Amino acid sequence: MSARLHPQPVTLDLGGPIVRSWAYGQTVPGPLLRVTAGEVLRAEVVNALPADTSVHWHGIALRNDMDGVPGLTQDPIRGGESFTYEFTAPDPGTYFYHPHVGIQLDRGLYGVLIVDDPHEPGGYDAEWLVVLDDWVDGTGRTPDEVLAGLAGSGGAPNGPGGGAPNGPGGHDMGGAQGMTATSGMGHDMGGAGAMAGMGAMGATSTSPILGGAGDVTYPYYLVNGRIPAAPEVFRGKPGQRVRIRVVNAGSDTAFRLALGGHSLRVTHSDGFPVQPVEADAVVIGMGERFDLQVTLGDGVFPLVALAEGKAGAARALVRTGSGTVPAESVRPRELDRRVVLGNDLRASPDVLLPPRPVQRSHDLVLAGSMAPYRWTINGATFAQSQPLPVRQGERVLLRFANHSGMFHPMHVHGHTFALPGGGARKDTVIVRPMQTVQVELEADNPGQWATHCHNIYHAETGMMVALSYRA
Ligand SMILES: [Cu+2]
Repeated sequence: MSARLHPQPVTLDLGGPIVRSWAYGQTVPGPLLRVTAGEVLRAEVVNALPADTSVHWHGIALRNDMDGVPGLTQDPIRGGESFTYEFTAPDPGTYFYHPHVGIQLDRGLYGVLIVDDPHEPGGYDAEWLVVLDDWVDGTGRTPDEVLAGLAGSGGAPNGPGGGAPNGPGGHDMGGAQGMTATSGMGHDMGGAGAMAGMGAMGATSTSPILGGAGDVTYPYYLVNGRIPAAPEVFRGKPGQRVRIRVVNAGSDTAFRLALGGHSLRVTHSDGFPVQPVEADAVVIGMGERFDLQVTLGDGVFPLVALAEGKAGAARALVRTGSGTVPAESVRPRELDRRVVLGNDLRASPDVLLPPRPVQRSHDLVLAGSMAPYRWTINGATFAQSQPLPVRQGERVLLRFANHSGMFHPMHVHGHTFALPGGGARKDTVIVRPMQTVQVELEADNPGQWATHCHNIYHAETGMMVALSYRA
């Protein structure tokens, strides 16, 4: 399968708001790429951005030199230059692609990659894609200005972009309540006084589910590039079974998603099958994917994805018959019933990681500070870090110990890990404040593999380390 991606500056219509941003072509999300498992995907990336870029194939256990991490696996693709990615996608599932340069993901640079299973029985009548995103670009601040505001926020409440509607001086500090309260290290805390001030201004609250929110308040939350007032409408017939592939392409926002009047059968997470579970809502961290199956009712239904711990939601509509369109403010009660996280899921028996003694374990202590704005693994930013040593063929245990008050969706490149005790196979897992999550993986894909928080502001300011081994 061959494709061409054109990262470029574009003007986008979000369903009313017109914004300038960067995207893979003229739409957000970018083009849907689809291959069969075991097939070669060849994608030429023609960089028309006024910046270096790369493409990372999130979740795919691919050859290391195609992983798209400049400085680790390739040189950046300079503006005006091209690079061709060519790799085999071994495992079926729902994936996505995005740059691994700076905070470009928080622009419109993302798209879905589906790897089809030639042997899958199917069992559904239709397939819908739901790509969730938190959006700021072109609304008065670029993501780079948001980051500059966070970086300058410690001592300067009116940092860059402070004049914009959601200037970082105020609302962006919602994450301040999430900062580290442990460790005697001076840099771990911005200071209680500063935090109190931030809390008073914060527009976000702490999610009771995740124990944190994010660091950025966004003016818009999107489903498939559209704001809630101009939602995408999915059409079907009552009684049809639909597979919904949900991707959280957001940079700083977890979403809690429900479909009014329906229960959700969770069938896959991060591409891999799970023991199916009935839920009313799912919480999806940044970088996570869920495949859901629903049996459609008769009428018009809101598909709502709350920005978890923040004010606002992304929204689409499902229409299978007559009926009035629910108000934009409708909050399906399913959102507050059986809420499932990826952490709760069990692996399907056919994808269980066979039990084996652990031969190598690494602790990854997650912490950070607001002043300076800086996130670390084992006290080091990525620039300061040493690669975590591993040997080919080892069973590796990674212990993510969150010593901060912010949740971190931790993502490992090039591998699919297993959650303990038969938990789901995943590549991205939420680690809640003060929680420790252990994952195991097979070191069967040599290379330099980025391991990082998928809050892109955390990753960019340091919360990343390399897992390193050679054949
Ligand atoms: Cu993080």
